[in-house]
Amino acid sequence: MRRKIMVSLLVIAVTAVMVGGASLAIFTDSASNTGNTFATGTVDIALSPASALVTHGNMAPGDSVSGDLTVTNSGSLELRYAMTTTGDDASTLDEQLECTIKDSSDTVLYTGPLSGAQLGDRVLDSGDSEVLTFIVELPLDTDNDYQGQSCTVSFDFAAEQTANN
Ligand SMILES: [Ca+2]
Repeated sequence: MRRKIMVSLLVIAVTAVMVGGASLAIFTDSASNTGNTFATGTVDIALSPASALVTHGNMAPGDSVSGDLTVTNSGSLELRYAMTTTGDDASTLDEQLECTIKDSSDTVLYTGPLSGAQLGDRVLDSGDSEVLTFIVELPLDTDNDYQGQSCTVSFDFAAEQTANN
């Protein structure tokens, strides 16, 4: 008899909890932070003129030719660039020609054989540009072995981001 009462009380208690749980109501709210978007920047270097910066079709010892090259950061990120020269494997004239590269304040950045012309790291902000002057000269002491020769070289610019680098 006593056990039966205990069971009955337990059933009543469980039922009460279930009924209570089902009817529980609390105030709630939520909020969202939207519009979290991400975009990547660009590294973009541009040269003007794009080709034939310095050319001469009929050089004599002592002759020189110069050209101004505008280097522009057309990307959205600050960049660092370097320049190397691809020489002409089929000619030795590019080793004989002398090249001088100056910045806009007339500071000499390189002087030496055209075939090995190069520039160290130079930084350009997004949208900025600088003018480099290239001067190529056939030295006065150039001997007869170089008569009637030609060569073609290219100035190769490589750029990279400065951020985190
Ligand atoms: Ca060569």
